[in-house]
Amino acid sequence: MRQQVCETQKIVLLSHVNADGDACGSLLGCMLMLDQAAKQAQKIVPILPNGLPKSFGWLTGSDRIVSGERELTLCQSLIEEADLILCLDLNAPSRIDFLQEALIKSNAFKVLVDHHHNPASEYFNLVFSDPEISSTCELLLWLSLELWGRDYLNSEVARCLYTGLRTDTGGFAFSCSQPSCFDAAALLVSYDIRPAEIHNRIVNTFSYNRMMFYGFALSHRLEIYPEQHAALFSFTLDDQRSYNVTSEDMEGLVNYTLMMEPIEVGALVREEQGKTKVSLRAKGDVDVNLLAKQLGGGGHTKAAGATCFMSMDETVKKVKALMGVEGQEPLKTISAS
Ligand SMILES: [Mn+2]
Repeated sequence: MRQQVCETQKIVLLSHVNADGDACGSLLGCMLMLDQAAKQAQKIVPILPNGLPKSFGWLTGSDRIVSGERELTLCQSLIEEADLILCLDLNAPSRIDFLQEALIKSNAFKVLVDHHHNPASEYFNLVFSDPEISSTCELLLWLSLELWGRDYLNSEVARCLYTGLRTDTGGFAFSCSQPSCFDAAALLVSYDIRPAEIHNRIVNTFSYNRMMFYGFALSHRLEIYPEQHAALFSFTLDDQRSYNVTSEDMEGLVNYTLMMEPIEVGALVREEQGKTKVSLRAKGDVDVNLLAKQLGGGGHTKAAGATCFMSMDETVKKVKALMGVEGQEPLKTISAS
């Protein structure tokens, strides 16, 4: 792979739709290292199918990310004409949505660096995949040490990689049972990054609207099923419009379900134009990756999701059936409406 990086002219980096901290961190961390590794006049372009979420705009190099939604033709041709494509934090071409055909068609040498289950290895020439590892950022760190030693690690790269490590483990709360996760954190912190500053940029970022929406969600849109140890949020487009919140604003809300001690599986169902999005979370023994698969999605054991091309009501019904609460009465709360 070292050779591939040095000998190719056009390198494209790709990560998944609705990029999270691990997607953005690995994409930009990788780009910043390749910038230094690139010897000749190489072109390195990071692409995200629907662009960079505003909340990660503070990462170095974020202004270089090309959005597939905004510049579709450009992205398709960049992908088709690339010599080397690195796919980060995604296990299958479908995770880049409308750009997948371009990726499949491209004759580039394709490398996958990822930690999701079931990598679609047949689409790639080289696969680095480990579902046991905390994050793609961690895997990328170990891979870069193998390739280049510490030559291209610096504080900007470390900030990107730490961001993915931090977000994919919920602040070192889950997916971090391998000691290597903390070895990676220790190494990255040695590059003079400030974990508290990164924490603030990731966590303490609510708008007032978002906070008000959380209040509404908890009071009026949360169904709790104590006997089944399950809870579910659901939001129509109108709910989202009336509080002027985006999908990004709802990121993390699903985790509130698990904050109730007896709840072991939580879901958030959100209506979008022409489709419905489902986020699933679990603690204990429940494997939500298996549930998500039945909805045509996937992810991790404790965090997974799916996009359903069904009405909101149908999706809610299906999710409830998967959680074993279909037809059950939710807990009566004080001001439910
Ligand atoms: Mn990840």
